Amino acid sequence: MLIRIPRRGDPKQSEITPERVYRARRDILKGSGALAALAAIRTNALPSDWIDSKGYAKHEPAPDLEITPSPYTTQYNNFYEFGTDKDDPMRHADAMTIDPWSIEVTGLVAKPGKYAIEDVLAGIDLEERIYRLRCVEAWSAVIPWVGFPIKKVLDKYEPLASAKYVKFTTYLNEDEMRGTRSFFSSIDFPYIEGLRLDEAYHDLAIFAVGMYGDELLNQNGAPFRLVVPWKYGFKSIKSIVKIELMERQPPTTWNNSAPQEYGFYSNVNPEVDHPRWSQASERVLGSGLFARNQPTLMFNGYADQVASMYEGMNLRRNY
Ligand SMILES: Nc1nc2c(c(=O)[nH]1)N[C@H]1C(S)=C(S)[C@@H](COP(=O)(O)O)O[C@H]1N2
Ligand SMILES: [Mo]
Repeated sequence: MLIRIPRRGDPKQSEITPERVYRARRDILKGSGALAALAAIRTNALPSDWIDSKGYAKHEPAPDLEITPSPYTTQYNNFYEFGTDKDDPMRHADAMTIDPWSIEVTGLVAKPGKYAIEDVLAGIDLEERIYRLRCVEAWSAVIPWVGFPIKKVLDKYEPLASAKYVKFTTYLNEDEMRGTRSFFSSIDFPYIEGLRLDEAYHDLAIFAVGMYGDELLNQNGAPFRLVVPWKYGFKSIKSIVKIELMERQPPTTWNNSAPQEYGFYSNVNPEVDHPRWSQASERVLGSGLFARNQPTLMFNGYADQVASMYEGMNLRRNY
């Protein structure tokens, strides 16, 4: 794979742009046993060595959050391309080819093109962002992502003034993705999602390339996914191969599938129930014996940062 998460003392991403260098460093990593150390970190709740790590800007709205141990967030997933059971992504997502990976940037941008992921990431510093994740199915987790604001990528390709929305598309390969071969799937593929451009430019909206201080696993949307913490999890589209700037609101997968159940905005809102689930509270993943329910917060706890974007909007109608 091609994304390397910088650790303490490593040079910054911007200092290691050429692909050759990435690959050489990967090989060094393999030989040094560091990969085994990273794998061990994955099974711990709190990798201590990156909390104060110089390589990341630790992000503000996080300190009080208890990180969900990684086995829960890497073995209980929604990634319908690999099946609808929660352990299907863990069992089948390794079939997905993530190296090489390129991302097409298209639509209303000054610099459209199909770019290798190394080029997309070049010059962008990775940060750690510890965010709540709230699935519309009423479970939640807290995940330490490694990523960077979406705006850093968008700015690179220069959206035109006429661009008002951005659409994202997931990789699709029927040979590698067993869930996409089913005739009875509840959703169409490729998976698509979208944001209003001001939402995409919000500092909390990130592209993630890692979690728990390590590369993303395929089941979590490697090598490049969206994370929008104030919206239901289905907005955080995985394994992105296309970014399109548009004038009109793009169609989105779950809204296409069941428009009465899933809206375009999908902001976390404990006061607006899903037809089949109350959204007032959530089950916290990983609480095991002490299985815990907690009240769901407006905008998933990020109201102070994001509520102003929806001022004057009827949030019951724009669900
Ligand atoms: N391409 C794609 N992206 C997707 C999904 C999916 O099925 N396919 N599921 C979504 C849902 S419903 C959730 S809750 C989150 C889960 O992310 P995680 O498995 O990394 O926790 O991914 C979202 N992104
Ligand atoms: Mo979800």
